[in-house]
Amino acid sequence: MTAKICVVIPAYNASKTIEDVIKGALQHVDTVIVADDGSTDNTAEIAARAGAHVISITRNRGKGHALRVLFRKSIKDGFTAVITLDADGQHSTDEIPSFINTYRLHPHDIIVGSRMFEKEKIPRARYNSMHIARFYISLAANQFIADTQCGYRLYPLSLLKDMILTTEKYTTETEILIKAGDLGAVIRFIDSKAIYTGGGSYYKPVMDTGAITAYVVTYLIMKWFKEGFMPDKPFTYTAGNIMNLTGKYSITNTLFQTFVVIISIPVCSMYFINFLITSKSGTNNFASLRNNNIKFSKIVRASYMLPFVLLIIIVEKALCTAGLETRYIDGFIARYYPHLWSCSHSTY
Ligand SMILES: Nc1nc2c(ncn2[C@@H]2O[C@H](COP(=O)(O)OP(=O)(O)OP(=O)(O)O)[C@@H](O)[C@H]2O)c(=O)[nH]1
Ligand SMILES: [Mg+2]
Repeated sequence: MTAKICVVIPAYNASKTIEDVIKGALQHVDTVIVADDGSTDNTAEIAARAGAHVISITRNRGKGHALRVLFRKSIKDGFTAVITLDADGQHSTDEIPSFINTYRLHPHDIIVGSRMFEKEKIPRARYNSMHIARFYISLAANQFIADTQCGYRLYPLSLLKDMILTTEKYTTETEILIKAGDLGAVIRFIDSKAIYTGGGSYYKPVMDTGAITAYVVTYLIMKWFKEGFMPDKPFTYTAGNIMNLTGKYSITNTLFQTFVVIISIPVCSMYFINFLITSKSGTNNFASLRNNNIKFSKIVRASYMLPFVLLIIIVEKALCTAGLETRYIDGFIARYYPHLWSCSHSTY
């Protein structure tokens, strides 16, 4: 089968940057599809002039919805894989050949750009939140993923064709990683430049991080519930799972996730007790952890440290306003949210 790859770009008010992104991408692929998500500027017009196929979404619905529209269109047009790029120029189109070469060697794997090797170029607060996110998202996706928040990715469309996606906005990319990984797919990463030019961001730190956190916490609590009772079951995702059911409506989704987040700390401690007791009998429950020699105690410890993370951030912010810059939080996060995996898929 010959690979047919296109670049897809979810775009919202990106008139300043979209032209260069499309022209750069067209150096490496024949087709670029842009979903213009109810922009109030002339993003659509510029994108079409630059050579992209433009899908116009009349009302702004967020990145996740735009991605779903783009995936459906690419599947309908017979592509085998898509490369997703941000519209704001934060991804270098020069890296597209690396994604394509890696895809040729590993056509069933998701490939994610990782900016984590350029720590100094990433705003500190963003780097720290990416570090904590990858700790938990890697656990849910059954493998270490260096950068879980990078939008520069290659997805084989066979993986997405039948995947039910229930989340919105920035959570969708996390949902895909978790569901694919927890189905057994390999998620590879290749180095990708970190480009922070200080341009506008639509990411809302509290709301969007809150939505991602609620999804990941709920997913993990459900996943470990199953794993705790069933030996040798490291991959737990099924299309009929409770999150897909409650995720059909925003009200059931919010109620269910709020409930699970509230009970998550005591429930996690109960799982830990189950983990310790069953360790003695040699039952291979919590197989996603045991198969990788991951200690549950490190997960419990990390979760109990989350309030301290918040506290340190607040204190350091206050000290900073008083003219004293401290960076205790960086070491704290590196210590309590470590790389737990003995192997990872970083090479190609
Ligand atoms: N379709 C669509 N795309 C969006 C929307 N908001 C953001 N995007 C796109 O998603 C990509 C990433 O959004 P950003 O707001 O830059 O978020 P980010 O890159 O994760 O965060 P920063 O590093 O702060 O820029 C960009 O290409 C945006 O054009 C939206 O409402 N709809
Ligand atoms: Mg951005």
